[in-house]
Order: sequence, then C-alpha cells, then structure tokens
Amino acid sequence: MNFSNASFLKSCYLENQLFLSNKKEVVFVGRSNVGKSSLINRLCGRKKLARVSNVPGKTISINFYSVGGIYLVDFPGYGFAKIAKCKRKLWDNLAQGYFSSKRNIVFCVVVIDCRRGCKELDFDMVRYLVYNKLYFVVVLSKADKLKNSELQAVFEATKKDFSFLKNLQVILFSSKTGQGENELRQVIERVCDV
Ligand SMILES: Nc1nc2c(ncn2[C@@H]2O[C@H](COP(=O)(O)OP(=O)(O)OP(=O)(O)O)[C@@H](O)[C@H]2O)c(=O)[nH]1
Ligand SMILES: [Mg+2]
Repeated sequence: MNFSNASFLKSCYLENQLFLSNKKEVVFVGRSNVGKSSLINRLCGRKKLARVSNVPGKTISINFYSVGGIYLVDFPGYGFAKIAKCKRKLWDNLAQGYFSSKRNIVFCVVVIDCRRGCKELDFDMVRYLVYNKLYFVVVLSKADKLKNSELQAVFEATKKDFSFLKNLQVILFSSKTGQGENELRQVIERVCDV
C-alpha cells in the first residue's frame, strides 16, 4: 500500500458529526501527547498531515485520513489532567459514539509513551477493546528518548503487563528515527488485506 498518498478527509468534534462508512478503519488511541498524530505523519511520510503539538490535548476531534482505500483514524488523547470535566464528557461521548457506530474498525493501535509505560487509563482502553472484540497492537512511542537497555526493559515490562492477552504484538516506535515504521505498516497491510 502506498502510504504517502494519504489525504485528510474529515474532523468530527461531536458524535453527531460522525458519518456512516463501511471502509476499513485503523484507529490510533492513547494518552494525550504520546505521539499518535506524529506517528500517522511518519507512517505516511508527511510532516503536516496530522496536527502535532507540544501542548497536550491538541487533537480534540476524531480526524479521518484516507489512504489506499482505508481510513486512518486519529483519536483525541485521553487522560490529560488539565482537561475540564465537560471536555472529558465530550471525549467519552465521541469515543462511545465512534466505537458503537456501525463501521468497519479492523484494527486499533494503542500508543503508549515508552518513558511512561502502561497506566490505568491504558488498561481501561485495552479492556474496552478486548470487551468489544477489537484486534489491536501496542506501540511504545518515542523510542528515541531511551537507551536500548531501558527500551528493552520497558518492552519486557509491557509484555508482562499484558500477559493476560495471548500473542499481543508490541512494537517499539519512533516518529523521529523511523524505528518500527515498517513493522507497523506491515501489520496494517496484513490486517487490512491491502
Ligand atoms: N522525540 C520524540 N518526540 C516525539 C515523537 N513523537 C511525538 N513526539 C513529540 O511529542 C509531542 C506530542 O506529539 P503528538 O503527535 O501531537 O501527540 P498526540 O498523541 O497526537 O497528542 P494529542 O493529540 O494531544 O493527544 C510533540 O512535541 C511531538 O513532536 C517521537 O517519536 N520522538
Ligand atoms: Mg494528536
């Protein structure tokens, strides 16, 4: 699949802006600021396809990108402490609306900052995906920020954290260096059959 042909499709800020679709969708979820939007840019070999910011909570809408006949779906981050309660409610409604709508979600990428590791909200997200029978992999992002030995330790710890799941794939990823990009592209191509 030619990832570099990606184009922006639509932003949805509210549940009622979600559109019906039967196209295959790959969803990127994770805490705020872990690097979801940067990861999509890296996968597509583009700098400004998805908006990136130092300010956590940048992505407040679900953003759809069209590439090779599938959609890449950039989710707003969860768990940013300074987000007001009413915004959290909006996130919950939007996420609920998305995951419960009739659409062809084939695969989720749960992005976790390798320096932070798996937190309670990540476990909640994973449990939600398991409950809804959605296939997913875990990506440990910002791999360039750790030494190899530290990275290996986080990798093992993450495998252990999720040892209740059989055969969970964990990918070390860096949007800066490109580590893991081919591995993730291959998973997307395999799972989406494109
Ligand atoms: N060093 C390094 N920095 C990264 C990497 N990925 C993202 N960043 C930085 O982390 C910050 C957040 O990146 P985003 O891609 O906006 O993160 P996000 O998960 O989309 O954030 P929200 O939309 O707020 O949920 C930015 O300053 C990025 O430049 C990476 O692989 N390595
Ligand atoms: Mg983002």
